[in-house]
Amino acid sequence: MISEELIQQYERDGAVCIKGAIDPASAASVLANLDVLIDGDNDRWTTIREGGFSDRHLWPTMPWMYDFCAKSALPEIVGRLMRSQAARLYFDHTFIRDAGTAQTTPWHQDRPYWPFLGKQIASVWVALTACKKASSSLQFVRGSHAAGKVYRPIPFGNDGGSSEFLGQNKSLDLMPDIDAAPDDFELLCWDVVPGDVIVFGGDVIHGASDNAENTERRAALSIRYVGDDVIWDPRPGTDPMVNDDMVSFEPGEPPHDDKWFPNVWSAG
Ligand SMILES: O=C(O)CCC(=O)C(=O)O
Repeated sequence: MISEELIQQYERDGAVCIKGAIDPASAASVLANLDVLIDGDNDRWTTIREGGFSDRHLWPTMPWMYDFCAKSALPEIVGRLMRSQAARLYFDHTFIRDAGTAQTTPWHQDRPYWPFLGKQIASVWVALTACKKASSSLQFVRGSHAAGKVYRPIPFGNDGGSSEFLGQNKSLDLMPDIDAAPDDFELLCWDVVPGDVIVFGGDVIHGASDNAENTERRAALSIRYVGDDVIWDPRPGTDPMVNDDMVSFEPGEPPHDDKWFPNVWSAG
């Protein structure tokens, strides 16, 4: 599934879409499990219900999530796209946007939110419902990862305290206002159906519009993986979900800790 041409496209653009990477039935099963959480009342500090439902890092406590992240085709897809010899699971991140909501995903890069440095860090965004640009499909500033610029991570709307840690990033520049001058940027976006995936690197700028005109919810699961060149960098202002007190390695070392970052794929 992962040709040299696709790898080069990922390296050039920062993001690629792979149609039908996952069986739609697996996507439906993940969404059914998420619906149990959505309908339940066991919210965690990471749960956000503004305009839909979002939560992260479910895999350590939810075997169905671990199986999807670790035992599906996804680790190999991302490992090969990163040209890594291995892929370790970092975390799963659910983004469900209600029908008719004005909630958006602001333009951002991912890696500034995370306690890592390196290039081989990527997300696999799995479409759990169909969507297109106007119904909140993810958009990318093509090639923006290559500029070497790190912008300030910001909260996604009113997140109920789940990203209080971001207040410590004020020395970084704010993201330019891409929506104010979209023609100044080359934007990439795909129409997707359940089972399609978009793989993108930690430094590419991305965001998503609201779902205001849609009568269906928009659901996606973004799974984060790290590869060979990544090192632990637990600087202030990064997500404390997995923090320096929890891990068995030191800052500057690769995250070789199977408890928090299980090795879910190796080449050969
Ligand atoms: O699906 C979305 O709206 C946001 C996804 C995202 O920003 C991510 O996976 O990093």
